[in-house]
Amino acid sequence: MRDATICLPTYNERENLESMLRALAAYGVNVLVVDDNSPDGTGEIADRLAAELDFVSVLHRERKEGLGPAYLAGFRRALADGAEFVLEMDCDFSHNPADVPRLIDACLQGADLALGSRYVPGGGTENWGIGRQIVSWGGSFYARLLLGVRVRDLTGGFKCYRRRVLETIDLDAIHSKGYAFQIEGTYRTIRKGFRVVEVPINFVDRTAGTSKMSRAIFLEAVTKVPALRLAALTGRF
Ligand SMILES: Nc1nc2c(ncn2[C@@H]2O[C@H](COP(=O)(O)OP(=O)(O)OP(=O)(O)O)[C@@H](O)[C@H]2O)c(=O)[nH]1
Ligand SMILES: [Mg+2]
Repeated sequence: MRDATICLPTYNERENLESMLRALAAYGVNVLVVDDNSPDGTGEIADRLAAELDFVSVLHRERKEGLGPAYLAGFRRALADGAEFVLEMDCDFSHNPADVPRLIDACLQGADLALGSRYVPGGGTENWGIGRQIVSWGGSFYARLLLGVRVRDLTGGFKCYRRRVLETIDLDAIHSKGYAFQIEGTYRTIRKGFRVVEVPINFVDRTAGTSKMSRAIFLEAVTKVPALRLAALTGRF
């Protein structure tokens, strides 16, 4: 799929990046690594692999600003390079590379945004403690209730956007950095009348490297959800 680009944000993913890129080689997609100057040398590994693998390119950013700004920079580059399908994916093997074609297929069959979903029949999480399960499921439930949408997994980060969605929603207006970025992207897509489809995935906890999830990211999501609803109700998008 020459016109599909996976934006792959990395921050200290030295242990995962090479195996992730080699796993993605099987699917005929372009991969844009978006590295925020990782102190562990992930950016140099990305450059070495980009020189070897023709489907890989790298966007180096100066500093860590969170997932949201990294993805927005990746989206802009992917759109400028002509991608029809723009994907989001974590570089820690929580998202199975073998699911990439399933997300693209959902878009080929009519979805404008395909969401890898843990909370529809057939989806799930593996190796997560009960605390993590409650936070994740509760987060999606909270957002679904406040926003009044039917999507069951609003915080997931394994997605495939059709180009026209990213050209329509106001990317410049998105300032969310963490989970809120995922919720906001999906909500803005729904508000513009696009078709969102959930594709069941099994999400596996990372085994290498460390999580960048923080209290600040959690709190941002808690406060951003009502702010989004208010913005929509007052006609700001
Ligand atoms: N470029 C960039 N990448 C980031 C940043 N924060 C996280 N990432 C990457 O985004 C992906 C998801 O981050 P994780 O740390 O796995 O966060 P998570 O999946 O929400 O949380 P866990 O389930 O605990 O792993 C990984 O590939 C990270 O390396 C950031 O500020 N900048
Ligand atoms: Mg992760």
